[in-house]
Amino acid sequence: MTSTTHHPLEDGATEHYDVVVIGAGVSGLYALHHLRGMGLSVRVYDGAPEIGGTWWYNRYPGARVDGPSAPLYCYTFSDELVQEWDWTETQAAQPEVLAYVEYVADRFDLRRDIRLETWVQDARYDEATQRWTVETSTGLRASAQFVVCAVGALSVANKPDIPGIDDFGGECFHTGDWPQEPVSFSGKRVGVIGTGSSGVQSIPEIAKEAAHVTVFQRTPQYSVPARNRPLEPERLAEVRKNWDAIRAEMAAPPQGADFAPFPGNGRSAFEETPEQRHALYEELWQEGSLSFVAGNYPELLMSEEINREVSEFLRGKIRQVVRDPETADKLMPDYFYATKRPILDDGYYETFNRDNVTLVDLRQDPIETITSTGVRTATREHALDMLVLATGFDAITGSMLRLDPKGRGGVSLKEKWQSRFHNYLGMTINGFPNLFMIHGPGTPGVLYLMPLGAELETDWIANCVRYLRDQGLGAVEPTHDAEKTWDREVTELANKTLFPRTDSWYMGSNIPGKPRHFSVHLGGPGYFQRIVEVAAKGYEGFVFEEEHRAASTAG
Ligand code: NA7
Repeated sequence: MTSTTHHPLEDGATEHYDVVVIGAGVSGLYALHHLRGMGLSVRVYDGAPEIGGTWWYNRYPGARVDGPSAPLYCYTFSDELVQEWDWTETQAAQPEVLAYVEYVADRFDLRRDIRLETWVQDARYDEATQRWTVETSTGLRASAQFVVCAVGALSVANKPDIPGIDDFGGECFHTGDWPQEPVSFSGKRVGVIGTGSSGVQSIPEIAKEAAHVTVFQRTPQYSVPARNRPLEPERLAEVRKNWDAIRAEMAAPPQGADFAPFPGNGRSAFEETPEQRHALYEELWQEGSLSFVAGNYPELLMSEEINREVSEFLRGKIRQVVRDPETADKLMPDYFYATKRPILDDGYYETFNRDNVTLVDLRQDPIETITSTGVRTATREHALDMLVLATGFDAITGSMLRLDPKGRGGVSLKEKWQSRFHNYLGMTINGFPNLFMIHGPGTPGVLYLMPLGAELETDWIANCVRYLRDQGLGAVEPTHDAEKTWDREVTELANKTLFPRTDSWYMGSNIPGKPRHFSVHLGGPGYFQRIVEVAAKGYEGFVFEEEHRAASTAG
């Protein structure tokens, strides 16, 4: 049991709200807009000096949306917004996404209810008052009936546990916590550890400027050309004209399938010849972007045979690009394609043809230690002026565990989630009444359109809050059994696929000691249909508590 000691504020003042939202990223901003629009008093806290969440932190060179920004990676709740915001590229770069988020905050007058540079350091549920108390880094204390955790699925940077990492004497930056000031690579020897999306996006950009780049690769990756380009005004006009239909399609449940992390092309790989399949792979590769996955056969993630064929196709593309056969060999991925997050690039493999880029295969030549002047691997010393850690995140659950709310009886989330991330619908947790998560474990989260997913989850949360208020109820939480059922559903969907066969951050296996289980719901849009059904059945799997009269003063 965790201590329930409170740290009283000097002035003892507590602010009262209906809802505290933690996080002012894409999800938190929509939650504020929507819940405030229902007449609730809402306060948002965020530790960063500016809004934007993941898009504020991840400003490394080359960072951009890894799918179409318009019409897919954008808010859908306001038709006016769709008409007003002119996306300039098919896959917007980080500065443009951040500018968009800032525009939204101003357009809907959100900033007045947001407190920045304010970390929530403690969040505790009080069973007597049925309210949460949050304590912040600025000394502010707030009480709220509901807490919405919009803390991000890719927010807690994973600093690798490499010996000597704190001894490095040069500049050292994590892609997920990139400096706000411009970073110059000019004339520098730069080492990049990690070849996930962040490494693959940043390495070509860094190599254009640096004296030398050494890439430290643990797992070779498949990557497909992003083929980002300026967004033609005609295309934007078309999106705007057909917006209602496009939005409906984005949220449409799959036809007759419960498994739909990617829409698929509606054709069966087994009903086509190898030549037809190869023609499709080539067509999709030429198209680039996430189309390579989204437009592929539905069997891509279900069938070893089809996945192997696609993987071999992509390995062939690497061989065609990389001139030095030894380097090409080191770059050959050997896991099932797309069971790690699919990566898009702009000249990643071509970068290894440059004279100023060296690839170190850590499987053959592991890092022994980081020294004050560079990285020492088993075979040699790599002298460096700068180290870029593109080593990813404690994804999906890390930010909730960093927050570590304390529920009934003072039990902390860390205690609850020691061996498995039990929750219901990915949004609620037994023992933590009136607390909601957006993009939590067990939602489609990182495998869906994240802004739209955040809207749909928030809408569900808002309806649940409305229900509670309308019925004069004080608290809601899922049952233990509902959590077990949900866990089984998420796991069974995953077990139909190749995902659990690969070490990935979807599986939690990138973080030493983290429970290894797949924590993304693979239902795609079907998930949203599912949660609406739960509500329609009188919130099946939830228990509600009458309002304790003594608690009804605040708000
Ligand atoms: P990822 O996808 O988790 O990639 C992290 C990379 O760092 C990956 O290549 C890892 O190798 C590597 N890594 C992690 N720890 C180490 C250590 N200790 N030594 C060597 N290499 C290491 O994170 P990203 O930031 O690239 O992408 C995250 C998401 O953000 C992305 O999918 C987009 O949605 C946006 P591994 O593969 O684990 O062997």
